[in-house]
Amino acid sequence: MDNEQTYQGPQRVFSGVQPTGALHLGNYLGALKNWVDMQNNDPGAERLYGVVDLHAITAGYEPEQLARATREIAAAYIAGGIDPARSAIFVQSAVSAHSELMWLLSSMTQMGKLERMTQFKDKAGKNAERAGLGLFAYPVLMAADILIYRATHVPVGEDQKQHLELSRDIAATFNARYGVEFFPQPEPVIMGEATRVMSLQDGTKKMSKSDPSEKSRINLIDDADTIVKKIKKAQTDPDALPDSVEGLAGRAGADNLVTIYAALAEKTKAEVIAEYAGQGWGVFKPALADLAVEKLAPMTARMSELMADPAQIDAILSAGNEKANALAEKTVREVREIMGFWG
Ligand code: AQP
Repeated sequence: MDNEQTYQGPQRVFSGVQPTGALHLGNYLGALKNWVDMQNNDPGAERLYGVVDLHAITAGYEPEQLARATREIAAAYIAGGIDPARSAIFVQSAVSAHSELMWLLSSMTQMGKLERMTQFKDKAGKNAERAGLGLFAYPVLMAADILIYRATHVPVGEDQKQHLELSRDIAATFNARYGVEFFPQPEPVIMGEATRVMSLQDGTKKMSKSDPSEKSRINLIDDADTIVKKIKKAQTDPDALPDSVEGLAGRAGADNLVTIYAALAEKTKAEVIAEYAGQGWGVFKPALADLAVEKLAPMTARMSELMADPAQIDAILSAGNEKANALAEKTVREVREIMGFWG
């Protein structure tokens, strides 16, 4: 059999975003920006970035919007700096091995572990009995997304840390049950100053695509005016900026804006505080708005260009799908063989 029982290939990086709405600043700073930095600093690795549309149907969604939302996420990847020549950009549902591996892995995933996932508890809310099986099993599909490429590194925001732990656990269970060293332990890569960007309206809540309030997030497709208005209205407090990072403790809204500034400016929070100590929000917010517009405007413009030419996006996705399918089919073939299936 031609499977590599011990993974000795190059580093493989996998990550993805679900097309549940427009990409926001949290997705950009917590994920996409880091993917681009990794791409530009580690030419030896193989990289795959999926638009993970099978995850997007685990909550209510509009079927007629899904394909467009998928293209929009792909456009954001490209506009944000992912180079299709160096990183495969693909659509999860076009690579059926993700779903097959999920089923195989679900047979070795304990319900108790899934019940502990905080994202399920948050999203299912008080009505967990009525939540769909897909929402409950989401982390098993995520494990399959990663393991199907035998990925070694997974750049994500803080919120995905628990799911990543479960993926590592499933990989170890598979290896132990079948006496192989087939799946590597995927390493979460959680980097930068903004690993968890918070809502602009409530500094204790994660910035999220599914937050009903548009004012809670900055979308990558927002124009300059909208960005300025959203930052102006962002939650802060009456005090001026402190003179140390410790002074942000207990000031969630203030901490969030300083964090966003630091990540966009590629500085540390301490450097931002040193620059703005003692200043009021009347000074800091316009400075942050200028910086956000300066960084996001070129991306927004490029996204619009790409969205005006869906055939170009589709061609990039088709090439990415081909590459992803070749790798994924090989893995699932080997997994079937290890698990003892006929044929
Ligand atoms: N607020 C955030 N701060 C930092 N990173 C974030 N990510 C998401 N929100 C933040 C990271 O973005 C990547 C893609 O996430 P996703 O869209 O696939 O799922 P999510 O984490 O559930 O993001 P949302 O915006 O909250 O989507 P909805 O509302 O649809 O559930 C991941 O790497 C994530 O860590």
